[in-house]
Amino acid sequence: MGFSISKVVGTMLKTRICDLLDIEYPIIQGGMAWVSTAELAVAVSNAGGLGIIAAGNSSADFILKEIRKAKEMTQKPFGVNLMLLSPFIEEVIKSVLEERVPVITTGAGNPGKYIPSFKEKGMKIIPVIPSVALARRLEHQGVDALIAEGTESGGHIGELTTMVLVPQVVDAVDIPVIAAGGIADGRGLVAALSLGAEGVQMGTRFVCTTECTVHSAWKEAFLKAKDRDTVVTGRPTGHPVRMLKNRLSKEFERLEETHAPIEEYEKLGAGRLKAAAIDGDIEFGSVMAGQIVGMINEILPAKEIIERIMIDAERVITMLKRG
Ligand code: TUI
Repeated sequence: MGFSISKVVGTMLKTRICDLLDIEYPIIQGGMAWVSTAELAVAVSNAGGLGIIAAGNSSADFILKEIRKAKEMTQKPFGVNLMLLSPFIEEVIKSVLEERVPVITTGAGNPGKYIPSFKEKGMKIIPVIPSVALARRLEHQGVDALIAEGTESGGHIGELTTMVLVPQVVDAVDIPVIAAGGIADGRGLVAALSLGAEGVQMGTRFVCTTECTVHSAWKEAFLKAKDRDTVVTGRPTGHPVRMLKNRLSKEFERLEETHAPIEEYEKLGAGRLKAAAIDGDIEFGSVMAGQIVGMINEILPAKEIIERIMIDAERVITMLKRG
């Protein structure tokens, strides 16, 4: 009989999210376009969290292959993140419905009109939201839980911080809330639970895992990054994106300074995320990263990250109780 962490740790931190998603620990891996592939999602799900495959701007064919790969590699539940601005969103939704993926998360928009089709198939739907108003609306439309994502996150972000957004969303709805943005360790998990969240979603922390297939130059850039090394680009477009500071982010800053037309942002950004994630172009690629990146100092298996977080969280709670 092997050593099992669940016998030692975790029982204290069971929440409605664990029951809802049929997972052991209330930890969800963020859907990061070109980064959250089947390999990473399976590693997180097999470790007792919920792994997520990111659809990003990819075609339905690409996502189908990833879903089928994940199904071959794990018996555990996993999810697909839908990026609602994708030009392929309708065909990708058709595929996830056909495959009956257990959990759907959404980002970069309001998934309202798609909710009934997911519910009909018994799939769980958990949108990422940046505001209380959207949280309320989606609860009424029957979503299963919400991910309240603070502006500390990487990629496309809202305005409010995690500290401010999470308790207000928790007070506004009755369904479980998952906190995201600025969380990478056990202290962050306990902080999120203190705010009333019942789980956490982490993206940046899971980039530096042995199973993540992103280019090694991206992982190395994360290991080197310090606390102030991210910047928000593209605010005038209405779709602000947090990324590591580099030559590309400087070019975006120049567009803002010169009040360039929106098409210039689109031209500059086209293909830059793939260039960073696949080709390792971290100088002129879009290396999306959360503010927590300064805390990432090693590449570890996903299982080890999850176990350390659970052990640390319980230690923090015990310490707080002792005073
Ligand atoms: O979606 C993300 N993060 C992302 S998406 C992405 S790809 C992209 N690249 C460039 C521009 C835009 C997208 C990279 N990172 N996180 C979840 C998230 N969702 N953050 C913010 C939102 C959000 C924003 C507005 C969710 C709903 C929303 O609703 C507006 C409405 O229609 O009510």
